[in-house]
Amino acid sequence: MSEKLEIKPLVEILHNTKRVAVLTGAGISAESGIPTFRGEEGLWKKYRAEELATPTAFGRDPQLVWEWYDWRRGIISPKEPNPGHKILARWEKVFPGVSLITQNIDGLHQKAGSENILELHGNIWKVRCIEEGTISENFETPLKNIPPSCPKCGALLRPHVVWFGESLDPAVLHNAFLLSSGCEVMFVIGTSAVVQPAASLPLSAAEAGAKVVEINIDPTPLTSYADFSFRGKAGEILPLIDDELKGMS
Ligand code: BV8
Repeated sequence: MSEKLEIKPLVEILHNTKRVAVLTGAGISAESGIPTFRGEEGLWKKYRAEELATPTAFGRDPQLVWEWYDWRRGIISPKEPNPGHKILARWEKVFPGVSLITQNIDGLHQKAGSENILELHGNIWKVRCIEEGTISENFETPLKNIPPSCPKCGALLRPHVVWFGESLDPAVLHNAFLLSSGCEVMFVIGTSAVVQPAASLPLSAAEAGAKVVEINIDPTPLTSYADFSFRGKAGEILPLIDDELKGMS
C-alpha cells in the first residue's frame, strides 16, 4: 500500500509538532454505519440534504423536516465510534496541542471520548425553541411528537443545527479559523470539502504554512493543496499513522 511510504515522513513531522488541528466530515462516521451526505445512501425518500436542511424547508413543512431528522436520529442512536474516532480521542490525551473541528452533528466524537470539540454545524441531539432560543438536549428516539414543541412555551422546537443559508455561530467559526491558521499540521478527514465556510479552514492552514494531511477514499477539491493525501478509509489509515507514531515515541 503506497500509504505506508507516505506515513514515515508524516510521522517524522508529527514527532516535532506541537499544534495539530483536525477537521472531520461525514466520512469519518461512515465506518460506524452512518450514511454520508453525498454518497448514494445519502438520500432520504427522494430528498437530498440541501433540500431539507434549510430554514425555508422547515418554515414550509416542519413535520417533513422533523421526520427526516427523526429518521437520522434513529440511524445514529445505536451507532458506535469506529477506530478513527477513537484514535482522534486518544491523540487529544497524548498530544496536548490537538484540537478537533467537526462538521458532523452525530455526536460520535464525544461518544469516543474527545472533549475539546468545535461543532461547526451543531448537534442532532440538541433542540432549540424557536421562540425563546433556549437549547436543550433531547435523545428521544423515535420522537413521540413530530414536530416536537417546547415544554415551557409550547412553540415549535427545531434541531440545534446550522442549515444551508444560515450563518455559523460566529465564536465557533472564529475559533475554528484561529486553530486552523495557528496549527503546524492540519488533518482533513472524510469531507468532500465543498461546504463553506468549513472547506476554507484547510486553505487558511496551508496559507499559514501548516502541512495539510487529507484522508479520504476519493479525491476532493482539497487534494491538490494537500502535502499528504492518503486514499483510503479513515478507520484504516489513522491506525497505520497511530502505530507508526507509537513506534517512534
Ligand atoms: C453560511 C448541518 C453564511 C445540518 C450542514 C461559498 C461558496 C459556495 C457556497 C456557499 C458559500 N458560502 C455559503 C455557501 C452556501 C452553503 C454551501 O456551502 N453550500 C454548498 C452545498 C456549496 N453554505 C452555507 O449555507 C453555510 N452557511 O455560509 O452562512 C451565508 C448565509 C447565507 C448565504 C450565503 C452565506 C452553512 C453550511 C452548513 C450546512 N449544514 N449540516 C444537517 O446535517 O442536517 S452541512 C452538512 O453537509 C454536513 O454538516 C457537512 O458539513 C456537509 C456534508 O459534507 P461532508 O461532511 O464533507 O460529507 P459528504 O457526504 O459531502 O462527504 C463525505 C466525504 O467522506 C466524501 O469525500 C467521501 O469520499 C469521504 N468518505 C466516505 N467514507 C469514508 C470517507 N473518507 C474516509 N473514510 C471513509 N470511510
